[in-house]
Amino acid sequence: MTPEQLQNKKILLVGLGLTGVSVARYLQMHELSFDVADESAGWENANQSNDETKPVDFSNSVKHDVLSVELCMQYDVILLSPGVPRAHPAIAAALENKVSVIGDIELFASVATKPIIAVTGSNGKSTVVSWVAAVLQQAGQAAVLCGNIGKPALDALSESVAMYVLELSSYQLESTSSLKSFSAVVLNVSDDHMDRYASLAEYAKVKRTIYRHCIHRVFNADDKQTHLTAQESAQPAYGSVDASNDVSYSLVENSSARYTLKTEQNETFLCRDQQRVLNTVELQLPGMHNVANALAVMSLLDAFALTNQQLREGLMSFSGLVHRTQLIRDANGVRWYNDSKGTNIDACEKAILAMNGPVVLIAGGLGKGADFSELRNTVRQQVKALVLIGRDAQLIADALDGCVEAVHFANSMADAVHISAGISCNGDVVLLSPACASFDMFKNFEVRGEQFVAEVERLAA
Ligand code: UMA
Repeated sequence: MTPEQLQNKKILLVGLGLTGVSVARYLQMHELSFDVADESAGWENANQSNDETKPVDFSNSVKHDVLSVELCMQYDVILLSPGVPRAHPAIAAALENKVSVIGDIELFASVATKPIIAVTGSNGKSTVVSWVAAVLQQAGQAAVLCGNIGKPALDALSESVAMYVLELSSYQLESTSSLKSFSAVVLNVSDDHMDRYASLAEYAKVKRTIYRHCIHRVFNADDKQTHLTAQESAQPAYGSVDASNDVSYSLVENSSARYTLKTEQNETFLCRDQQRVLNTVELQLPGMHNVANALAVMSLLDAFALTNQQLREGLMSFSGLVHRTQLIRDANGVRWYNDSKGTNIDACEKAILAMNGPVVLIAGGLGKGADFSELRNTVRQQVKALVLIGRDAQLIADALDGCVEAVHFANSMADAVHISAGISCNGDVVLLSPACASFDMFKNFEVRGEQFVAEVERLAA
């Protein structure tokens, strides 16, 4: 929906976090008036801006701190923040009443004039978007990162941008229908946000909407849940796409995917059409999940005219993101890794498998309805002790009962680090990969990771 289409519409902006404030700023820039609703009175903090963004003036907006059916029925358009479920009774009633309920990405899609590389998935999306942007930037292209990674897409709009590298959550995709990306991928689908979706199948279906109208669809050949069903492909939004532009990747050697692996004399190479591009040992990021991420990056960039050298250099020089299996200390034979971004089971499992040595695992927090028994095999094989924190600590202990020699409970991050230091020895890895959201104990996963790093550094002092 363009600014012109929003003219003369009664607009309600719901949620005043990062997204809501960016939407308010955008509306104000286009001289569109709006009211706001936030159930925790978010506008009290909403006037904050950073160096790059203009502050927002809410003085002409009516502010509501109750999101009621009556309220939502009064508007033509609801601009919904991703964290507010469409199943919220007031939003559901508005939808029923044919009120237009869209998100910031829908607004962004209607005005962005440069190519968009869009990435979703349960895990790895922040790493992949950052990696894609890094390769492009190193090759001299003005690629800009935005979306779920923490920079609202509307704040990234600029004439000087050559392309947008957009991280999308399923929450954002739910309220987006006309995004036309240049290339897009669903990296993987595994249990996450099961408190918001009725089933994994429903969650996967939302993720796959990223492929609507996309020019170069990238598929993970190893994860069937990322593939469109016949029924979906028959829909006009997917059917309009030329399938001959599709690109796929796979960790399975000799597969028919364009981007895959080949092992020769104990060395494994990332290949394009079976031609070597890079040795896996040249990647700085640990674990096979990061090899898959690298293949996804190569696939997303398939249609860009990068030379082999540019691709190689970009892939090799990327050293990863903070809070994602980040090595923070190696002392007395114990390596400490911060994977605070490991907010679900799949991410936690991949982080454990990427570790080289027995693992003391710090996990716990808000489990979002996940089934932690899925971790039993991996924990049995590689974890020597569990140090559990947060609301669902006991739930995790029960689900992993009998898989591990020692289970400890900690009531703070300082306590967890202290316990881990006491039980780890030469050759061990201490890994913070909580498999849970952080909000019961911390503001967000970044703060959780920062506290972990600070406590580990204190050990060294
Ligand atoms: N609110 C309500 N009612 C509700 C829920 C929230 O009024 O039922 C209000 C809150 O009081 C708050 C505001 O809505 O003031 C928060 O909105 P929000 O939850 O949509 O969060 P934003 O600050 O706008 O941040 C969002 C993404 N967060 C979520 O989707 C939960 C950020 O992703 C993203 O970086 C940002 O937009 C910019 O695009 C974070 C995230 O946790 C990293 N994402 C989830 C994930 O990756 O798993 C999906």
